[in-house]
Amino acid sequence: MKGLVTGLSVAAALAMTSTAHAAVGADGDITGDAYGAALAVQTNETSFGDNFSELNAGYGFISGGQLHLAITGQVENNFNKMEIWIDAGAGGQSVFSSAGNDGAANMDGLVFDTAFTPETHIIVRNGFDGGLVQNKFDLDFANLGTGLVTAQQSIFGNSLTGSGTVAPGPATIGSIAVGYDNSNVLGVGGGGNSGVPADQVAAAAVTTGLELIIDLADLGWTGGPIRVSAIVNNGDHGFASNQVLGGLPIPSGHLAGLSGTDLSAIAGDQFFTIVPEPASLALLGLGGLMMLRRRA
Ligand SMILES: [Ca+2]
Ligand SMILES: [Ca+2]
Ligand SMILES: [Ca+2]
Ligand SMILES: [Ca+2]
Repeated sequence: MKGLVTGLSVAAALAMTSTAHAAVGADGDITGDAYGAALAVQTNETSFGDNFSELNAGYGFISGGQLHLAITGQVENNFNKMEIWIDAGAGGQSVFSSAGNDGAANMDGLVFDTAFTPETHIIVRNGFDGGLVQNKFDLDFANLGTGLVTAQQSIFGNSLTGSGTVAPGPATIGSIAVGYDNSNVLGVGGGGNSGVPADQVAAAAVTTGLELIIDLADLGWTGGPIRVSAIVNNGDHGFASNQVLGGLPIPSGHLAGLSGTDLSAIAGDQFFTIVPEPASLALLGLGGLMMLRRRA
């Protein structure tokens, strides 16, 4: 590490540091952000439609008191759901029991991996709303401990994609930054329900999808790693695809009803883990560079 840093000019190191720690807007694209390598890459081609509902890879980092989370790919604009659970500390659920919002109770009874005990459930959905006569993109944030829900509809106005925020609500104190870009046309293919092995190089190459920035305080973070699980489900939360991160074993078709699913009995972790940046690396941003200057 020392050799790497001293080998760089201070200007170059400063530029790298400001990139890594700058406030990153949630624009639905990981390009230029500090995510680094994928933390989970899709294993199966999608059973729900190529470039309609696919989860290519999961990314995340913790900075400035916030979780930055990105899931590349998309969820079909027919109000299919992207289900996201976040385990940010001790306690939480081993078996899902919903806050009752958006019909999520159809998944009650879902058994999580043993090492995964979420406190938070997020639902993302988008489509054309006939009542409002407009496109919309919605997000629900449920605190599974209190049963409170912060929900925001039409986050991007009359658009399926864009950047916006979920205003603070019953389950949150801070606002949640949201970006969604559904322009991906590559990534995994559409192998259907037979469970075709995904091209993981192609999956890891996708840069667009859902991006969220959430205050750690709203996740009940207790200082350790944050674990995230994501699944594409149908419109009433009653019939899930094979698009799960971390991925399902190959070959896997639809998970179907999540209320009868036991992820702990399915091989591998159906979650991925975001490890906080060591304090020594964060300090390098200022203190370390000042030391370098003095040495020079
Ligand atoms: Ca971004
Ligand atoms: Ca937990
Ligand atoms: Ca694709
Ligand atoms: Ca498992």
